Amino acid sequence: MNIQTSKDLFQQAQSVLPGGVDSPVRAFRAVGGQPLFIERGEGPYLFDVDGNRFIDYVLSWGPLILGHAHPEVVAAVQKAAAGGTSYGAPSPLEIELGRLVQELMPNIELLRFVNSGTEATMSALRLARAFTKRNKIIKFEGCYHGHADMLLVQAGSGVATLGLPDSPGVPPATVQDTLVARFNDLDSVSALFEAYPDGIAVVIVEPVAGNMGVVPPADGFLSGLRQLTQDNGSLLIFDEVMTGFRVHLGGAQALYDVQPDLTTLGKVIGGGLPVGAYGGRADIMSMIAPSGPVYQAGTLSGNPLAMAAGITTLEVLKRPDTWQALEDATTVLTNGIGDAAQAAGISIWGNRVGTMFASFFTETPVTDWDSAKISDTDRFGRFFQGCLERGVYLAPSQFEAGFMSIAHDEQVVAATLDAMTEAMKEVR
Ligand code: KE4
Repeated sequence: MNIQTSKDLFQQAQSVLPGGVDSPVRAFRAVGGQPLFIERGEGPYLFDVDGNRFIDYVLSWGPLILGHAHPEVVAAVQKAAAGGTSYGAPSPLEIELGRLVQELMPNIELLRFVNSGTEATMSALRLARAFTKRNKIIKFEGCYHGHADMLLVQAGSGVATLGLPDSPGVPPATVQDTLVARFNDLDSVSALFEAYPDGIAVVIVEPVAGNMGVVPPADGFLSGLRQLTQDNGSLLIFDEVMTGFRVHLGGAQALYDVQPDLTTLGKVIGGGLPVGAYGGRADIMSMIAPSGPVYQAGTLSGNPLAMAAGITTLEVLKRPDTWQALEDATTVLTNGIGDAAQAAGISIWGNRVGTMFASFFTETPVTDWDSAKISDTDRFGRFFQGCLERGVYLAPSQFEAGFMSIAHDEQVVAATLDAMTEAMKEVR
């Protein structure tokens, strides 16, 4: 049998895909070595083509909160597929998933399904500009909201990981209305509102930053943004593509009790299939075609397979004790990582909110991009490789988040900590 190794496949992939991957951060450029090619996932595990098993904390960058191939999700997708993969017409499943989202995030009075987080944020910003009749947007350094042109300014995630300035191909005219403030620094936001009175349509923020590693909002930061936008006639968008159903069953807006005008979603609501969504106040959302003049469309939006996966994922997540078990497992893991670092005599700064977490190789508290970017990324790379050699698969970048799933039981977390304890010693 022609067994092809990850190495063989990565070589072949170079002649098909730019950099051999379909998303930059997957290429391991920041941590060295070559990416693993995955054959299958099961529960907390990934299995590569070389027969190795890894405990997975990337979980497809957040969506797989039930773990890989959850039986109920697989069954729901199989059932849906037996009725066809896409209708290009409304189906009851869209209402069912929409109602689930509204139940968990009551602030969302109307929503529109799209196919990615990028589509969700791009569409929400167009809508905010139309509603306010203003052009300028404020984002935050180190926050990533997908790869729409106007947002590729001092972004996080892969842009930060690869140290890219801002992407070529984005015309200056496209980003001239994109203003950048500092996360957790309300004065930097006030200054922009003073500089552009009546000019700012919207502030978009990751309520818990997850694309510079994990950085929680400082006390009062989110409520401060809410007040500043209200005082200046601007809208507030919470980009909960990552934090939605991750930091709390009702997202960051429930955890911090701050209500944005619009919310963008993705990842978990698709259960691993391509789904994004944007939604919020009905008076704003009703401007979206065909109920209003703001155009946005999508061939596969609301397709039955993705809806079925999302419905099942949220239904399972809602079950009693499920969320608490996730929180408890994350607490054991993140406490254990701190103990492993201490035992090795290494200073790390750990941030964790709900079921997402990050360990920064730095001695200083990480509260924004400036304090995140001084982390020792080389040491992180060596820690990443040490964990990989011991069967633990972390996000291949210091500026990404780790995620927990319901499949990571006590034994899996204990095995993870054993591996991390050894890997920490190696990077002393
Ligand atoms: P997608 O277009 O990748 O579905 O979503 C974009 C997006 C929007 N908003 C937030 C807060 C996000 O975190 C993301 C995507 N996250 C990255 C991981 N940090 C996706 C992984 C990747 O780009 O390969």
